[in-house]
Amino acid sequence: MAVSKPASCFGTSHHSMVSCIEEYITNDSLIKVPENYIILDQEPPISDGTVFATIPTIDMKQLVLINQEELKKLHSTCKEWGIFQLVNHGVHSSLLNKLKQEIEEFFKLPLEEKMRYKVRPGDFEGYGTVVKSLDQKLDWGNRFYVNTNPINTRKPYLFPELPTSLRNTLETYLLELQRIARTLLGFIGKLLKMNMEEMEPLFEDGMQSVRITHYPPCPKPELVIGLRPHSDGSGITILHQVNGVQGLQIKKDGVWFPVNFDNDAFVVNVGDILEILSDGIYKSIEHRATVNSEKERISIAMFFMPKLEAEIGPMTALRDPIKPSSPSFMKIGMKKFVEDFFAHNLDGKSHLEQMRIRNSKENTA
Ligand SMILES: O=C(O)CCC(=O)C(=O)O
Repeated sequence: MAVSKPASCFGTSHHSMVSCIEEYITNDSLIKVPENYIILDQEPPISDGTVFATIPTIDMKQLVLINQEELKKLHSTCKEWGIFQLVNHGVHSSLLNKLKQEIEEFFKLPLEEKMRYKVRPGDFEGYGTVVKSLDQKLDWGNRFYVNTNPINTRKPYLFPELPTSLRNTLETYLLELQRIARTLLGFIGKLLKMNMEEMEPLFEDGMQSVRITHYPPCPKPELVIGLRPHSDGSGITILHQVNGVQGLQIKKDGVWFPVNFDNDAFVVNVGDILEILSDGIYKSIEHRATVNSEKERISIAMFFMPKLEAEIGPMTALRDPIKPSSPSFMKIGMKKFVEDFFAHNLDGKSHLEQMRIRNSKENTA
């Protein structure tokens, strides 16, 4: 990727440090991987890159037609996999092409221009990765993370200041994805036999955020990670692999698998909040993004969550009063959930694990 002369992404105080890999890349090339990007103790994937996990496919059209087989498949997939590819999602290819073009343009902007959106001290929204300590290992990616809903939570210097064309395209795309997320959550609520009067208000004008990541090629991809292992702090996440380059890996039954999926499909995954609401019946999936030595990769992940004022915990209808281990998770306000999530670096499912009830005395429900 062509990048103008490198600018320092780093602020002056410890709390304002933000990094992005592009500051190390000049004239389209980087020969040596910087030390703070090298991670030697990564768990390897099961295969040598030639074997891929085939994640289940769910057909949105069939769900909407209330095809019972498809609904059953959605239920078993969320229980056993926590991830699927969604086909016939109804988002037009012309919109996806436009989105691709706009996002590529954005990442081609000079670094100085993107730094207008730099993550500010104490915040987690904006361009770049927050560096919390000097010895922190960094991800091989340039990313932009922003809250987009509720509208009044948009920071004036972020989403509203994006190039007009990108902003308009994103706005349309995100509305479409919100529609899909709500529809899927509606089916999921019913499949789980949740009390919809309890569940639906949580997501009314729910939080929506988006992470757009550009992973440049890396001369030694096996030494770095594009995005470290994590599960999402969302209800559900919808991922689109913008330029069709693969790189997603999932941890299934303790083993890492590369995932290949159809370019026209979205990848939907169960997030930690859905695992909590379902009292562990559905499982969020741990995943990571890898990079390669030849091609840049771009992804856009849309996270859909309950509103900030909501309190989340296992839905009452799902708790089994005679099961001693039920509920499995404590209740927590969304505001605290989000603050805690962003206070730490991504680290597998550790954030969710902190919410697990270890003995009946901790049960605050
Ligand atoms: O780039 C990808 O494939 C994964 C992105 C992701 O997991 C995220 O943004 O949370």
